[in-house]
Amino acid sequence: ILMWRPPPKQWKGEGTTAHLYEILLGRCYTYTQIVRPELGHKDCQKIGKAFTKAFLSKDPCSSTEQDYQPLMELTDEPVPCDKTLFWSKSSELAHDYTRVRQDMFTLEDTLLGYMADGLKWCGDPGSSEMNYHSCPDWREDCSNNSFSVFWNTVSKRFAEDACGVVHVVLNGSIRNTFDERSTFGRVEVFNLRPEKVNRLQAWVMHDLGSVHSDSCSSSSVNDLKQILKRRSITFSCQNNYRPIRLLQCV
Ligand code: 2NF
Repeated sequence: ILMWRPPPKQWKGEGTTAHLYEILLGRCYTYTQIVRPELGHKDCQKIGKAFTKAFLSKDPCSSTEQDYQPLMELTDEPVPCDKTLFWSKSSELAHDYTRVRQDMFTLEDTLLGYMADGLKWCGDPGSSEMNYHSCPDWREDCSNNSFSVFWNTVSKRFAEDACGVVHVVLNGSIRNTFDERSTFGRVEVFNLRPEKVNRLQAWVMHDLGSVHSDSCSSSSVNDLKQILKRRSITFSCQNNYRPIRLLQCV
């Protein structure tokens, strides 16, 4: 006899990506065997299990950094000094750039970011299954949802690990080029380690065809500069950095 179960709670956000577990496993093998074989052995079975264990059978609105700690420990991965690239509101362009500059890394060029990029997931406390119907929306349901907490946790580690000159691609075609509520503005900037980060280099990119404006001297970018100054990190900024500008033309 099958026990009746209450239907899964209906959240405002999209549900778990179909075949999430298989996609995570496949991406883990692709990354460790093909994209970056020099990384050495990683146990993808173990990593896949730790990933889902972090959120299955739990309240998707009370996710914590601790939930993801076992996963984090299985996936530590050094990024060489001077090679970290953050981005905010400029995902496509930043990733186009690291495709050309294979020595530079966005979070999505590291194992965990590569595995999770573009996917959605959540569980339910009353079930050991994933919720494929809906997941909490971070604005409308709760901010401590399993998906947002994951990105906050991996973004924090990515920033803590950064060293030397670190880089960020910002979008100069929107009003808040530096957005204090974004992951870059909330998490990454505050987790850079002043003792090993020499400088943050910002590249502020404008959409093609938009009239040239000097966003490096805009008030939002100045806010970023002040935050870094208080944290004893040198800041430099360049509008329409040439190598990235050229990518906007193809
Ligand atoms: O999906 C990703 N790959 C991802 C998500 C969040 C954060 C990557 N990150 C890391 C990257 F490493 C970048 O350096 O943080 C940086 C980019 O995040 P951002 O928030 O500064 O940039 P946005 O363009 O504003 O946002 C990126 C995506 O994340 C979503 C947002 O809707 C967009 O799809 N997002 C931002 N904050 C949250 C949140 N608290 C969020 N989604 C859920 N909860």
